[in-house]
Amino acid sequence: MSGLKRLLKKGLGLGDMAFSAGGGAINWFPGHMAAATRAIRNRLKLSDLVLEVRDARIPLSSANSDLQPLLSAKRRVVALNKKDLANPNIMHKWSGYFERCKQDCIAINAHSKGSVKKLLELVEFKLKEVICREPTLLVMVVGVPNVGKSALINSIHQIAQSQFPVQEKMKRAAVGPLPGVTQDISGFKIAQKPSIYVLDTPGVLVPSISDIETGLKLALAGSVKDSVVGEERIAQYLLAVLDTRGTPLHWKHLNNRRAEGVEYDVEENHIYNLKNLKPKRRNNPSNRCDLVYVEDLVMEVQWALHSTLTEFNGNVEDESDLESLIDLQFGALQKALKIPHKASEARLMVSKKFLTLFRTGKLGPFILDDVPDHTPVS
Ligand SMILES: Nc1nc2c(ncn2[C@@H]2O[C@H](COP(=O)(O)OP(=O)(O)OP(=O)(O)O)[C@@H](O)[C@H]2O)c(=O)[nH]1
Ligand SMILES: [Mg+2]
Repeated sequence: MSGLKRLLKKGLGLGDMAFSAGGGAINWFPGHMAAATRAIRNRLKLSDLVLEVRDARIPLSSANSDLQPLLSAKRRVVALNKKDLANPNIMHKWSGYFERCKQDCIAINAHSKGSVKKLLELVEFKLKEVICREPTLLVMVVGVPNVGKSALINSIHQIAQSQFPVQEKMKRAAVGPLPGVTQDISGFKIAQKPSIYVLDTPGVLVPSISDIETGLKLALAGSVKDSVVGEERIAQYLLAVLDTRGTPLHWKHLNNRRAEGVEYDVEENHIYNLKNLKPKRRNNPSNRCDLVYVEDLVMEVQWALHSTLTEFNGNVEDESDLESLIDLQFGALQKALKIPHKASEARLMVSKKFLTLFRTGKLGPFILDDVPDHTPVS
């Protein structure tokens, strides 16, 4: 068993807590989810196609396992969203995996019209036989929280409006950076003949997650509120993943970027919320100075993790060594992130900023799940 697995088994400071509905201090399963899951199950029966949105960084961990039997029995397309944050070199292996499972799957970025159009072509193809038969079709969008269901629906709705104007006031689904934005099922009409409705649904998790690593991956990807698991634990897990994979060892050359005079694009990543990284006096996120400031911060962070890992004499496969390394790295990150030495909540502040860098893709694209060797029989 690897150091990471043993560290997780030891609890990563999680004590007796478990990712379960009623268990411990982790209120994993907010009340509205039970009702939402029931409503989704009922509506699924009436739907002609289900669009299951997963997070491309965790193609398996972001599947709601309780709903799988119902979903796989339907006409289904799996959309691996946020592909802009996922490692493209590994993404094609996942495409191969879903192909072997005989499951239609497409990696998308919900904010990119081109990518959503490709998804719509696949959906149309899958609906081909019913489109000429039925006067009304229902496409249901489901998935765990914060995977981008509502953002995707807004893009679909926009594309549909430009292609087949519908006599309906354009409405928008609420989108937000934290999980749990959508609380009710609502329909969006995207075509007239036949009438096609796309249903947005609240993100739902399973009431109990037996594998702690799946829970931590979901937390890292933002499907669970940070306060539920705790930013420090999530950051510890991220450091453990990076160290055991040796990722910071590849970051040496990246630190030469500024020295080489690499220019930063002000438009780049305009959608990302980098607010919590900037010093308080800076307010405008699209300001070039702020972007350079963030890029400098990223380099400092990468350098801090690179040097702590290269200078480390222990074995990352040993859980005590890995724990000591992570402690050292929290100290190095505090300096890199310019968090005042005496800040009483320094570890929490380090964790929050470090997680923001990961989630905005600033540390590079990642896929946290491993492609299974075997194809499940479903
Ligand atoms: N980088 C990136 N961010 C995305 C993408 N799609 C959505 N987002 C962001 O992810 C966050 C969550 O998006 P939502 O559409 O609200 O997610 P949701 O699945 O509807 O979430 P719930 O309603 O809580 O279940 C927002 O900040 C979106 O801007 C994408 O393809 N790439
Ligand atoms: Mg939503």
